[in-house]
Amino acid sequence: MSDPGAQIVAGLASLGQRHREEFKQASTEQELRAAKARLLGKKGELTGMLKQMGALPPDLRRELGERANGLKREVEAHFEARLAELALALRQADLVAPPVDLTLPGRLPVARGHRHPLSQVCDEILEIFGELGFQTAWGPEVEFESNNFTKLAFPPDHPATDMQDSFWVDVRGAGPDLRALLRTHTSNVQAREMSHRQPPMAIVSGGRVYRRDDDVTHSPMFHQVEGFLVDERVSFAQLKGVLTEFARRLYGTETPVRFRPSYFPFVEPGAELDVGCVFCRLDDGSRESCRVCKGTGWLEILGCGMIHPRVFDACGIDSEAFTGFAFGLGVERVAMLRYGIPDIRLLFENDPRFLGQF
Ligand code: 2U9
Repeated sequence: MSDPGAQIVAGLASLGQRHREEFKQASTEQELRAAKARLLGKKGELTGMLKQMGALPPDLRRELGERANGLKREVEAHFEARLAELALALRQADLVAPPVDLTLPGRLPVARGHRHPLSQVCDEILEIFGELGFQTAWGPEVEFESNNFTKLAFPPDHPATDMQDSFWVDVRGAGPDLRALLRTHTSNVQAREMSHRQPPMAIVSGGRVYRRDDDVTHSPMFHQVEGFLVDERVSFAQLKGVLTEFARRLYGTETPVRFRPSYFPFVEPGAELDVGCVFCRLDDGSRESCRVCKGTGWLEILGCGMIHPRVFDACGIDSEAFTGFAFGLGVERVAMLRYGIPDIRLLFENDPRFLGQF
């Protein structure tokens, strides 16, 4: 057949007869849409015929064009009808299918989660101080400069107060005398407690703190536990007694401890507490090469000291009548030493292959 007009007429007639059967044979929505694309799509039969019509005389082109458009509407209507039929069939099949028993146990065993190792260590430390008679207190992570620095007797030019060392927060509408920041230590809780209570008191607090630090052993967000005890005639001997007992409950009763003088602005005298290195403590010849204590045999675990009278004065406690000690420790450091974790970032990436080991 070489007459293009006759070819198109035959093609339209064939399409008009076949399309219903093709739609009927499609048993899924996907098959149905594929069949429609074969007939009406960009590379489909009807589009091919419409392209050929360009070569026809104008009268015939108009007549066959109208026929083609009518056929297109018919095919689309049958497509929609078959689509609705398939959806109804699917729904019917769902309704007669055996019901799903939602009470059945799952097929895969569900892995049980657990607390993060930092939470475990932090809770354990707070629990030990609880056993030693300390109450737990909590405070905000966004804090006023006064509770974070001023009441703790930080001199105004102390490096920690620098823009580069702390995360300062804009307090809308506040003047320069009401500055706020992400707390740089949990001492803000101690400052708050001291400002609205009177001795005797023994309080410990733990939680997140923030500093502009980021390397293998430092993270801009980390966890601290800090505490203090205030009463009449509290002495350095009591500080040593309480913190030695704490270290032995955390690291084992035979743990050697030593106090070394150190400096913190809010205590005087200040000290650091070391425990015998948990990795080479048995002194089996491995000490010299111990990478954790660097061959010293000691690990620093906390800072401490007698609370400076200036702190008492700033918090409204009579510094003539009372004395007290305070201490602070980094929870990540305790966890890293306990589990031999080489990189602090592992504690914050939440990789299940790491967390699953605790
Ligand atoms: C008040 C008075 C005194 C808390 C103290 C330390 C010593 C200390 C650091 C150890 C490692 C924190 O995580 S770390 O960087 N802390 O060494 N903290 S005494 O002294 C206080 C707190 C509050 C009102």
